[in-house]
Amino acid sequence: MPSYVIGDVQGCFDELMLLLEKINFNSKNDELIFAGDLINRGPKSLEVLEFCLKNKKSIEVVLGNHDIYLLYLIHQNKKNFQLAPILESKNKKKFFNWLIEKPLMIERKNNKNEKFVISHAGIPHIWDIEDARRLNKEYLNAIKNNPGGVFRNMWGDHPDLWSENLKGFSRIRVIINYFTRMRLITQKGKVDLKTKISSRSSKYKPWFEFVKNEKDKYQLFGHWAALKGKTKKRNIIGLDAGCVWGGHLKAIRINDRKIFKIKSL
Ligand SMILES: [Mn+2]
Repeated sequence: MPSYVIGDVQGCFDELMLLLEKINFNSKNDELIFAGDLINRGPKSLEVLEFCLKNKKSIEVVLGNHDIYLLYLIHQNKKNFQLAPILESKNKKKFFNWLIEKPLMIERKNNKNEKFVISHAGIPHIWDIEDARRLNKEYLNAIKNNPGGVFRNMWGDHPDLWSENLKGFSRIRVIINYFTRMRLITQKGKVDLKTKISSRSSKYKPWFEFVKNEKDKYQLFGHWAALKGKTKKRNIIGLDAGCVWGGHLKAIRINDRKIFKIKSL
């Protein structure tokens, strides 16, 4: 069963359809895993979600910051101009129920025994894979048991440093921030959620620079369009090639690590 991991679609439905044509997508055989940010900014967010619901048996998603924002808007009955077609859709509740069960990370293996971890922003070096799995589960439990509490308390850039001592909703907020918003981080694991570019003098660096290379272990992530997918690290593969900004929609086939790209229309 071929598995494709697709970078940030952000409402670029037409490019998504071209990509599926290119990979000869067959919903009976193939799996699509979206690296988050399915919606917002681009022209056809509603169409992207409708496609996902229609094909939900063959689709998995890790949530991105925009997807969580949409869940918040629906749950708290808020308005948003760009997302109005979704918020006014008769399927709004269905989209919500589908998205709210989605994780912050997904793991896959191919038949060469190469392991892939998929998340929207990445997994910081201060967490090992067991930490990441456990914290993803904590998030899933929290959003299941008290979605209102999570949505009302998830905004903010602080605390900006992970600690096992964090409790309650600030703990969940920090987990969400690392998995869905992280770009720059320090050796100690402090995140800067405001700036997008690291200066040479800064102790903040792109998160993946601190991640050790491990043989046959790959991280796939989206979120950071300005990188154009380039990390200079073989095992860390950026999938957000900025389709919504005039770049490309990018995907990787896990089975053979082949890359597929569609130029933005
Ligand atoms: Mn994002």
